[in-house]
Amino acid sequence: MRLTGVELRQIAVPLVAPFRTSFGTQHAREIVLVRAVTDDGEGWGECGAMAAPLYSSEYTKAVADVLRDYLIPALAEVAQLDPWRVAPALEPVKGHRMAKAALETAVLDAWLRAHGISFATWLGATRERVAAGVSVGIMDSIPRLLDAVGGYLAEGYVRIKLKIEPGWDIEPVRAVRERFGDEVLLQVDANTAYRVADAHHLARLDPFGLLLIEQPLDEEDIRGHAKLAEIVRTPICLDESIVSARSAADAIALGACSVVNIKPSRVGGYLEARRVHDVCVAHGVPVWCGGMLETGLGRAANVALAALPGFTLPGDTSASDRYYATDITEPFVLADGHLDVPREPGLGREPIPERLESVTVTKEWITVRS
Ligand code: OSB
Ligand code: MG
Repeated sequence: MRLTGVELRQIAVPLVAPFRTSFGTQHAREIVLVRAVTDDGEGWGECGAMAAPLYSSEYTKAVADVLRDYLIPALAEVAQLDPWRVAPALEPVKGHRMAKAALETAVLDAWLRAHGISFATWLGATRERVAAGVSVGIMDSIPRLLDAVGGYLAEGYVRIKLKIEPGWDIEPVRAVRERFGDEVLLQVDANTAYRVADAHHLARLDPFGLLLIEQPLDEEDIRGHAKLAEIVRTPICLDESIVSARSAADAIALGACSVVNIKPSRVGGYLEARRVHDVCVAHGVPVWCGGMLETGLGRAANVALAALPGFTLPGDTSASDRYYATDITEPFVLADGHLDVPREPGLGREPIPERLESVTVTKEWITVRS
C-alpha cells in the first residue's frame, strides 16, 4: 500500500450539554480528523486532543502543525505502507502521541478495509457488544447532578463515573449513593486535581464502595499514587499517567494503580493500546476503555478495543446522543446498556458527507506522491 496524500480537517461539534471537569468546561468538541488516501483506498482517524492543552499537553492546532510539518513527511518516506510500519516511521518525533495515533488509525482503517477485516477481528475482540458506562460532569448543584444521573440510569447505562475536584467530591458521591443505592456501579475521576497530602480526605470516599478513583494526582506523580494506594482502600486507576505499555508496566510494578483506563489516543494508537491491554492482563490488572468525547469515528475503534477479553469493567463508551444531537457518522445507540461492536471492514463507520461538511472549520490537503 502506497500513501498518496492526507487530508487534515478541523471540525467543531456542539455538545448536547456543557461538560465540566476539574480542568475546564467544554461546550463544543473541536477535533482534528485525518483522512489517509492510498493507492488501495482511504481510511479515517480521529485525534483525541482537545482545543486547549489542559487534559494533556497536546491541542488541536499543535496536532495539525506536527502532522503537516513532521509526521506526514516522515510517513511519506515509507515505500510499502502497512499498519506495523507507521509507529516506527514516526518514532524519531518525540511525544505527540495523539497526533501519531490519528495518523496510524487512518492508515489502519485504510489497510483493514482493503483487506476486508474489521477493527474488532484484527484487534482480537471476543465480544459482540460492550457494556456502556457514562462520565458525568461537575454540576452547579447536587439536585442537578441527581437529575443527570437519574436520567442516565433510566436510559440503561450500567456504570456511572462522577467527575470530582476539591469541594465537589464526598457530598456528590454520598448523594448519588443515598438516592440510587449501593448496587449502582459507581466510580470517580479527579483529572489530577489532588495532592498526596489529600490522602486522608480521599480515604473518606472508602465507605461508598466505589469501583475506583481515577487519576487523583499529577500525571508524573507515580510515587505519590503508590503512597496514596497505601492509605486509600478504594482501588486507584490511572488515566493521564499511562502513555505507553512501558509506563503501564512501571506503574503496576511500583504499586501506583490496580486498574488502568486505556485511551488509544493517549498511548499513541490501537497497536500500543493492545500492548497496554496485554501488559495489564499479564499482571491481573483489570482495564476499561476511556474516551475523549469521540464522534462515531473514534467511538467505532474504541468499542472494538473494548471487546477484548481484558476489558472487564464498563468503559466511557457511551452512545452518540450522550454527546451530540447529530453524530457525523451513523450513531452508536444504547441497547440494554450496551453498544454493538461494528463488524464491517475497518472502523465500520464513516463520516456522512453532508454532516461532515456542516461541522468543518478548515481542511487542507497534503500531497505525498502524485
Ligand atoms: O479524564 O476520562 C477523562 C473527557 C475528556 C477528557 C478526559 C476525560 C473525559 C471523560 C469523558 O471523562 C469520556 C467520554 O465519555 O468520552
Ligand atoms: Mg480520566
